[in-house]
Amino acid sequence: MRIDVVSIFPEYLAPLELSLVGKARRTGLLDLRVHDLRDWAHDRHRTVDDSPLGGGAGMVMRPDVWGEALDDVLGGAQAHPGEVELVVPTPSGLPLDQRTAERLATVPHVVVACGRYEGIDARVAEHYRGRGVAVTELSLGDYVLNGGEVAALVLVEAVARLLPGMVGNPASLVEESHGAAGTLEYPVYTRPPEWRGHEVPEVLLSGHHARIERWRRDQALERTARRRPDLIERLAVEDLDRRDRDILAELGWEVGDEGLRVVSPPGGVAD
Ligand code: JD8
Repeated sequence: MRIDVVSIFPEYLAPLELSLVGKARRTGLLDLRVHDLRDWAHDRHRTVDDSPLGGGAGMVMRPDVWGEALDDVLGGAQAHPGEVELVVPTPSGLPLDQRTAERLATVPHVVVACGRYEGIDARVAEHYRGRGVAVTELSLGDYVLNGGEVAALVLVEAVARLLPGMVGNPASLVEESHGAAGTLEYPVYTRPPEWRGHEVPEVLLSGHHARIERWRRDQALERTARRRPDLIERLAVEDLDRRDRDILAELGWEVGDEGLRVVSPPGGVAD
């Protein structure tokens, strides 16, 4: 997979030389290229911004500079729809989630345009959409950052770790939060079995794999019901076994043919 990131702060992406993503780059699993947008600004001050038309605070990033940069980085992409996707982080974008990361991990070439200032002139996304390039405006979450670089870091890690050959045991991807199970993950423990008076749940020391698996599923359901009831609503009823339904009923959920609905919200605050 190839990912290009364009930014006026390319050094912001330096952490992507570390850890799993760094290894993926060195092993050729991931072809990650980081570009300085100013390389496509030709005036003496390498200007990439200008004042907002219609007035207002701050500055807006110029379409002409972005156009030159993306033409180069996208290459003849317009000619290969589906082969490339332009991702533009913005607080007004669609929320980035695991499903989106999984979809982008199947796209051969992703280009991430990191804005700064008040954002990028809106005609840039419009221009490439009009030329058959899939353009996705994504948001990390409902808070305001100063630019798109943090989102680019998150996106590259979330996508790269899904590439075949990246994680040692692909099965672990299923159980984790937001994985195929659709629940948050269960609490995890390691040695020592007693720490500062805190004991590890007995079942985990039992060696009884079926009971351990059941305990973990129960924990995942309880934690999800307390912290993310919105995820419980999205669970597929057909994936719930008898015990799942009993646990959810105890947690105030009713399992109907058309799905799950909360009948009595669990008391107490989220842990
Ligand atoms: C891209 C410029 C700053 C945003 C004026 C502050 C994502 N979840 C998210 N929050 N913020 C961003 C984000 C912020 C950005 C840019 C993404 C480019 N800014 C602007 C509008 C208000 N300044 C984001 N993903």
